[in-house]
Amino acid sequence: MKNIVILISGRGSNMEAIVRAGIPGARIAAVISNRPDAGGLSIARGFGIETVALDHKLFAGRDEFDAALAAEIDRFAPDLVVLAGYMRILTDGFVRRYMGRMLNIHPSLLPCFTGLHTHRRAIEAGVKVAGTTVHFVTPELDSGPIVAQAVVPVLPGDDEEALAARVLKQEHRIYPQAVRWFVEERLIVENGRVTLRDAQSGPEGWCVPPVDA
Ligand code: NHR
Ligand code: GAR
Repeated sequence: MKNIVILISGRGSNMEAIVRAGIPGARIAAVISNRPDAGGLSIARGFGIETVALDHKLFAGRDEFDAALAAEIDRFAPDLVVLAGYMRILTDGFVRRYMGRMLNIHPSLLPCFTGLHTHRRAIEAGVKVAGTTVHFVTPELDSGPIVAQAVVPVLPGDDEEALAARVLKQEHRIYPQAVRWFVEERLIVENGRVTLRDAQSGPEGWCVPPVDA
């Protein structure tokens, strides 16, 4: 059985998608938020999952906060740490501690649009496709080895909210899939690139076309 700790900052819909996926061999050991008011905490409690709220505002700086966060995480002896809408940049020391066993989902087709406000920036840039990326977390923001991506169209008249909703639907599909692959020990990272062990012929998921536009 692999223990998973999920870090959130808000709504927690990706966390919920992963919980609902019921991944064989995975146990969601805890859901931890840096924001005590995160809606996802009550969703997690509804599933009977242990939750921790660790308010970053009560700490002197990033190093102090990340040290406390690591101490909380390690109580659950995680095999995998999952960032699911977690909105605090993590210090190098923290990332090194969990390197190779920490995933993030980002709402753009990386390496385009790293950082914040990705949907607004995608619309402003006039791109015709957008999407989402699951990647291993490395110290450099949104730059770690890519595990899975999904593409959606940007439609005429889209605003940030409409595009975000279309992308989010794909996030809920590819993030549980990526976590499942990790739990199955099928993700091989070599030279900053991920391959899927025993993949069937064809892309099997990591460059997933839109299921519905
Ligand atoms: N940390 C490292 N070192 N590497 C990554 O790849 C990380 C990370 C921490 C979070 C998620 C992320 C994203 O998918 C993530 C990836 C927050 C910010 C940010 O600027 C940027 C990227 C991501 C999450 N946060 C502000 C900060 O000062 C706070 C913003 C807020 O609270 O709303 O930390 O893009
Ligand atoms: C998701 O769209 C996720 O990709 C994004 O925040 C949303 C969280 O939703 N993450 C980032 O922007 C990281 N910088 P959720 O809380 O409902 O899962």
